[in-house]
Amino acid sequence: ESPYVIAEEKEDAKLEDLPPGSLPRFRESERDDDVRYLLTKKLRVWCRLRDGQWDSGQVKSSSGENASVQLSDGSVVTVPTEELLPANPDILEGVDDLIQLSYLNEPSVLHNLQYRYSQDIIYSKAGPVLVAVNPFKDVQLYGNDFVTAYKEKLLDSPHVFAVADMAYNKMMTDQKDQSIIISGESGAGKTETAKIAMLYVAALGGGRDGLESEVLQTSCILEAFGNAKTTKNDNSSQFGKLISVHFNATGKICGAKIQTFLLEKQSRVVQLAQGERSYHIFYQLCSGAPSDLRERLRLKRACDYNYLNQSNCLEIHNVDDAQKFHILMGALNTVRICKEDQEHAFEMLAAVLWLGNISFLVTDNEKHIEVVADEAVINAASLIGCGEQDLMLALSTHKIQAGKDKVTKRLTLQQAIHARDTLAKFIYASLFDWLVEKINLLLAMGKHNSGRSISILDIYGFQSFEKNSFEQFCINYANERLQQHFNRHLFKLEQKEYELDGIDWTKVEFEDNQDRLDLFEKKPIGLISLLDEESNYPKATDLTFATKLKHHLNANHCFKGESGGAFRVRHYAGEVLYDTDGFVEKNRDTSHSETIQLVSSCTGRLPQYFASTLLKQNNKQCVATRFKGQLFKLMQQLESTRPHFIRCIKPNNKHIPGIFEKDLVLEQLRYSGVLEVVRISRCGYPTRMTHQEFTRRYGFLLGENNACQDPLSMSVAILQQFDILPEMYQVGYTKLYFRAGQMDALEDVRKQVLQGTLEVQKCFRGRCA
Ligand code: AD9
Ligand code: MG
Repeated sequence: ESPYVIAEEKEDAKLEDLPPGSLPRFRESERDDDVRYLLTKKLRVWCRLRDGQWDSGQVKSSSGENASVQLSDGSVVTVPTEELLPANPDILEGVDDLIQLSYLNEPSVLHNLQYRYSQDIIYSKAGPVLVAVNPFKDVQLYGNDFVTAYKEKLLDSPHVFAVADMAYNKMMTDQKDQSIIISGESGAGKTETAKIAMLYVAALGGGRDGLESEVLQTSCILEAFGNAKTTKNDNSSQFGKLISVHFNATGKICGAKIQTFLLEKQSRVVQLAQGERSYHIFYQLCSGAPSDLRERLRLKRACDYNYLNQSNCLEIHNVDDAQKFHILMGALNTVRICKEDQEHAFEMLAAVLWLGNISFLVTDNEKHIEVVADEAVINAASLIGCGEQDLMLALSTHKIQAGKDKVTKRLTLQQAIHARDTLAKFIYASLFDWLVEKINLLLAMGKHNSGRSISILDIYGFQSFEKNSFEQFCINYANERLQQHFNRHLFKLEQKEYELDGIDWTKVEFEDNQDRLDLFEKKPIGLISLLDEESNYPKATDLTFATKLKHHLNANHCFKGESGGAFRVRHYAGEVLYDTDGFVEKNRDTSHSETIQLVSSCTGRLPQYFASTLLKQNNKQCVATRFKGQLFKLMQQLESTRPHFIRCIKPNNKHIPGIFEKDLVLEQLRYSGVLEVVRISRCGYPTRMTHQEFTRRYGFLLGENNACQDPLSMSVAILQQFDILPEMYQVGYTKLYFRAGQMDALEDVRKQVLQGTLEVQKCFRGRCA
């Protein structure tokens, strides 16, 4: 039976819990820490055991500082009362929205999510945020029947479709651009969720020209070129992306635009960790290319290429690369990338693979090298369209300035490998950018900023590993920005709305992270400025950078310099220890000038295009500053939209269904700000309605004599008539604001009275007849 019950049925179920024949008392706000009450009433509790785990139980007796509790397995334990927290009543078991819970302590929130997860209900709400727990198996929730049910409002259970539906409807009614912001850690389900949202948007905005299927097929292409198997996820995205879908006045898709955020110049192309793979496309090409293409590209098997065979991992369990290649070809055709361009792209891929097989011979005792002139050189040169000698020269020498003249010097083995790998990475990164640009040209819409677009952001979440490097530094900085956007939207704007509407809202405290952003962004004394400054000194090292940080930032309470070139940042989500090893080099991102020159001289269409874009780029900027620029542009775009938030949660690290590891989930709920949202939503007045809406819905409860009053007075009269506790609502100039859960209670009253009225009418009619 589907866990996604039709809305009507659920409302009926709630009615049973009302005391027969009487109006319900409105629930008073309960405090999470009211343990004394628990003890005297002998209520259900959460009890923290010695191992730190929470188990549910019932208080049997208490004396002084201790209570004896009967646990779920029947055993009785004696624990200090501070190890007890209140548990929710059975009627609140597995509620849709966490803020409906009477008690919002951590074990209660976790239990609610776990209870739902165990019934394959993977979606829940935390106030305005959708929480999606990765099922790690196919759940039958995305078929056409579900699309129709959400479109026609037959279903209202939390779902990605519900979020996308809200975005679409808001866009159409308010003519305001919308965004769906998806975050979570690696393997939590962001990319799948983005596709699910896109599926729904495409279903609603599909037209006669089939543009929606082109938009859907872009995922397949981007994943082939931008995703790879890692230890965390068999299909891990190595880039962040924002896909904006544009609609015309009738709500049909009229174009799309993809923006990508790449962190590093794809070191994955040349270097792999054990058990991980390079980008899917290489393996797909090697095992799926038809024989004529193989011949033209002089292609071998994946295991014959050094770039692919270094990590003892060539296949993914349950994935057929050849079949994937076939599907990819279909997608390229659907998106209308012409055969010629497809061939050019494959040539570049094969060139990268052959570059990796180029080897070097050390020729003198100063360790200078020569390139081995074998099939790898011949094939790579012919695929990128340059002479073999030119390629060999570019990979074995560099020119240095000696006085007025330039002298050619031979490279050492390490330098040559670096030059070769830089060339391979440059070609791959450029190919990816070219592909995205190509797709954008084909899906371009006529007009920008129409007020009718939905943008879906799929971006890496906060990361904290044992060793955190430059990549985590950038990712976590981006998340700090996104968190501020989240805070601003949910809390600051909300607060402003209360104030504008004349509400006395004792300000709800929430943690603002501006000081953390300042730590990163302030000029000239911020992490990024200091890193750039250091990267511009030729003699700088990671250690001089670390010392500089300590010198300038140790007074900042979000920063702490550590020994051995490490430093700590206190992020909103927790403290992260960064190791400066590699920071300066990664931030400089210098390209070997000989290889750049070589690419410029190539006759192939794509290499020429790559060289031309390189000239346009602002190469003076360091990587972190460029990333910051990209991020600012992204934030600007997001600021002009109405956001919808989805937080993906990974319930276990084994990637298997049915296992819900509480500690792991709790950590993610904290990082993603979900716990904070729940807390703040409860402190404020999350439910609101204009006086007009309210009187339209509940005005009939007053009878006829109040009907001529203005809506505000009528609202107040209704609230008084029904004896709603004053601390449960506030009356604004334009709207009523309710505490969490109050609307449900009002709805129940309405329904009861309505049913009562129907009864009366039935009787009356009966008597007349
Ligand atoms: V990463 O940061 O790109 O490494 P993501 O994008 O968060 O990561 P992804 O969407 O790729 O994770 O999901 C990981 C795997 O979880 C997928 O390959 C699926 O096997 C599985 N998954 C995620 N969401 C769903 C779902 N709604 N239904 C079924 C899912 N399986
Ligand atoms: Mg992903």
